[in-house]
Amino acid sequence: MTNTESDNSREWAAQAYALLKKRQEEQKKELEKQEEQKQELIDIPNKENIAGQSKAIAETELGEFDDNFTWSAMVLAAQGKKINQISIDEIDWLTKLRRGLEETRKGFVTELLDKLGDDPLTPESLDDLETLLIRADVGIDSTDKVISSLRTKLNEEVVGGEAGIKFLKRELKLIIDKPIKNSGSDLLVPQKGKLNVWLLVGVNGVGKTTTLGKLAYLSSKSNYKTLIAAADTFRAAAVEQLKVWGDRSNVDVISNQSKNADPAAVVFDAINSAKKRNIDLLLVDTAGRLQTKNNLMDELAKIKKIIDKKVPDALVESLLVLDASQGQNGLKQAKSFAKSADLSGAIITKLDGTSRGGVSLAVSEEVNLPIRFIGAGEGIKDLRPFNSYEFVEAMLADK
Ligand SMILES: Nc1nc2c(ncn2[C@@H]2O[C@H](COP(=O)(O)OP(=O)(O)OP(=O)(O)O)[C@@H](O)[C@H]2O)c(=O)[nH]1
Ligand SMILES: [Mg+2]
Repeated sequence: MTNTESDNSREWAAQAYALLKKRQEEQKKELEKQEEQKQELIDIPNKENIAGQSKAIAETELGEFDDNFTWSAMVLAAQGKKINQISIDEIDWLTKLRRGLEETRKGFVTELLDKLGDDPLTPESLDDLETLLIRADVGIDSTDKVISSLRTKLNEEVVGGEAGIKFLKRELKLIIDKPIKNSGSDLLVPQKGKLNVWLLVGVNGVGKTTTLGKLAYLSSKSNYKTLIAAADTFRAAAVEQLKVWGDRSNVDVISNQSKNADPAAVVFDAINSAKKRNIDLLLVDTAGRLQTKNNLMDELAKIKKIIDKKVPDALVESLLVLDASQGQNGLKQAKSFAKSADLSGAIITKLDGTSRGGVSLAVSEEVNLPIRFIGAGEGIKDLRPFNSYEFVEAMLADK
């Protein structure tokens, strides 16, 4: 970025910040006014009860006008957002994503920038880049692809450090975008007028249940009628865990508390309920381990069969949940699941605080799965639809 460009950016971000600050203050005043009116209408002794009953999820507070804000605002602006279209939630998420990818970036971009400096790229700096990409868990195939494109470019022209980074970002984005383009839809959203069933699958502990809770929140907030099926009947506490998430976003959970309940039977009940209630999106939590020696894949196949039989026109998505911090191990899991289960997408979790965020690229390139959502934290708002531009910008942000 040139000096003038960065001055303009800061000016633009400052304007966006002022606007958000004003909007936040207006909203606060409006809420206070509503609360006052409510208090006037209701008996004073009930005051405490009312406060206790409120289980609304807190509005995100606008943070400082700092480097994170400016960066986030610029990433939104680069995607064509106007100042008045920016929301605090979006800024907050980008800030989290950028912070979350800090560890991935540390051993990668910082070193890369140090090595490249302002000098043009050389064959030696490409060797360094190769090592750094592999170290960031980007995977051998994606790394080979990126390095050979850069090499070709180098043979044709002199590539400065900054241009090199730009080119690198473009190449990484191409890799992530390929399976998304192939899938025919850029974003995964429930289709209205049909029952959409999203199965969350993956090995134990990767974050399936948490992700499902966050998805239930996103979905109900976007006005989709949502229902949860607790088809992980292995873990005793799984149903309780789901109910807590369901409560937070007012989404019901269909479960069967009896011991060793059949997961497919829970899905059967949930579909009946979904049809009766005209549900748009049924989210199905599945087990990462089973109580019997039954194969996990057989169990998933059984669940799918029930869905096909009962609602043949349902739109079914099998989403593999992957824990980014498991790096290459996660990639192995993805490969074995992809072989046996008919997967349609991936969700990458725990991008906060891992140095292995690069594994997202390996999943795209080597397992050919479109990444649909990413999680960067344990909170209900810490999951967002995947956006490759934002991801690559956060992974290669220069501070
Ligand atoms: N830091 C962080 N932690 C996460 C994220 N997603 C999930 N977790 C944590 O990971 C742990 C396991 O999450 P679960 O949602 O229970 O995982 P699961 O895949 O349902 O596990 P099983 O049901 O046992 O197979 C919990 O402590 C979550 O809070 C994330 O994006 N970031
Ligand atoms: Mg679970």
